[in-house]
Amino acid sequence: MGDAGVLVLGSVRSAWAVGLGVCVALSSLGSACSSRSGGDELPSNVPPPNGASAGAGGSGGARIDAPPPPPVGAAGGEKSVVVTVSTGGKPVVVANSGGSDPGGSGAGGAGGTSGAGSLCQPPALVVPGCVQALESESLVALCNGSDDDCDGSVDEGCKCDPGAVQPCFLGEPGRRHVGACVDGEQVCVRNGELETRWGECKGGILPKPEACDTLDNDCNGCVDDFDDCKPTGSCPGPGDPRIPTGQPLAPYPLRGRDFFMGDATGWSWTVVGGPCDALNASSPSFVLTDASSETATLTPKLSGDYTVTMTVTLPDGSLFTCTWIVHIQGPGLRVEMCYPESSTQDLDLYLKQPGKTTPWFTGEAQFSTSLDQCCWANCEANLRGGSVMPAPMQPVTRADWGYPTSPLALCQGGPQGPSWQSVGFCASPRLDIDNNLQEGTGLPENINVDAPREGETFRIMVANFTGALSHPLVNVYCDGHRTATIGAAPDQVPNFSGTSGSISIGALWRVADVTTHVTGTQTSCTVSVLHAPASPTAFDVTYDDPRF
Ligand SMILES: [Ca+2]
Ligand SMILES: [Ca+2]
Ligand SMILES: [Ca+2]
Ligand SMILES: [Ca+2]
Repeated sequence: MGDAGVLVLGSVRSAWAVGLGVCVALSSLGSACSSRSGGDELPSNVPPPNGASAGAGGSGGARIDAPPPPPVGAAGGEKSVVVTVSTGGKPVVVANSGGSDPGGSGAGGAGGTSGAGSLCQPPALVVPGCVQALESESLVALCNGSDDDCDGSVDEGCKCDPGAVQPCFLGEPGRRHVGACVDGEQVCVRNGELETRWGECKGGILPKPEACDTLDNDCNGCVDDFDDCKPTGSCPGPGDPRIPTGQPLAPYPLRGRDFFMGDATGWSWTVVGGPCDALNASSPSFVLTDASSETATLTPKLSGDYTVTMTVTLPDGSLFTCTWIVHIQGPGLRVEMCYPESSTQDLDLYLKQPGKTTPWFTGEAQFSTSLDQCCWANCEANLRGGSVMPAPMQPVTRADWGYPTSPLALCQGGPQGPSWQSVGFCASPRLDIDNNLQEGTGLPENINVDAPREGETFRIMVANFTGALSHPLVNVYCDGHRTATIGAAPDQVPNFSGTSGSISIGALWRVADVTTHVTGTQTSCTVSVLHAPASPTAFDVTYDDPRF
């Protein structure tokens, strides 16, 4: 059995906080928070980072790849911030309201007048919160998913467990969980043989130039904080009841009239998916229909975050745009496997029944699959008795690990939906998307346990059936939260090729053990990535060896 390195829990996600301070619920008053004019730029007293532009772009979504440094010494206004470093070493962020020097640093504070007379004053107006530039955020115990020193990198220098996923925010830390801002996610990767580091923070919604849309786009605590904003529409932010959580394989309506009531001459919807879509853009993990209509429909195949953008064309040709995150949250444990070669090759996902440690195969080929696991043979809507050796046409019973069956809504929207409807329920465990090049190609493959019990441990395995070199990635979701991503670049599984599973066992990758923690109806997980017996870091890949 492989050596296991323990990953982090995925149960606790930062709460989606609504804006800290909302100056005016709607800007129908005509004037809003600060008195700066225009809605197309970041606060003028926050200088752009060296050599970089701070958040350019239009309504389609500006991204601040390199957030501004702390405006030490900048001409003050209500947003001035002074950073001091105490002798204890932990940086301290000090808000400088009203232009007075907080003392000690000799920096900041002078001359600001923009706060005068505005409707939004500190403390409603949040400070950026950047600390002094740090060599490593770990030195000051700031391994927290925030880019505390605003150098464009989250938790640099912090140790982590390869494969672990954490929420992260690439904007100024003071803007995190404020207004429209939503965390993205980052995956822990190897950095050489012995080191680890957090990878790029992807997804989420960063501060954008303020727009007139009833949302605090720049996440400074103030909605529509510029002059003469009379919103024609209302964009949703985190926690907005108009953007409820969705379910995998269930149609999710995107109703434009929930967000824009005025005259429109055109509608346009775009959706960006998660890590499997980044791997295989030609076969998205979702279907978007009526993308040029007032109401579109998103049908996601996978759990996780989908970024939705709605663009309305007004009669005068101007555009009204909203971008938000739709969380797709399948219940219990969901294991997804995707790979860039999925249109031409067949890999198979396996999940061993908790408590079992038997070999994955009982004979010389992958057709001789053990049945104390959930896989193509015994876990799909249609059971494939005729394909299982050694007795062709032997009856195969459905994988039954004692869980209750699940409502049809959890699986009938998938490629095997009609078959599940004939079954009458969604099984659990269940393999509901099978990429086998015949019934499905270019698809992710996933196995679900909708209602696992407390303290169960499931082993995940990927078998290379066609045999040619491929690069699978496995995501583990618990209650819809991505807990681990294993096999993503730069930590791809090497040499995952071998003889075809039709004539031999071929290449098997024992991915991880997932242990569930169940409280009431909530499930979280601990994921232990598996390693080869002789190596603390290598993936546990074997060739023609069926061992557990
Ligand atoms: Ca940083
Ligand atoms: Ca940090
Ligand atoms: Ca704002
Ligand atoms: Ca706004």
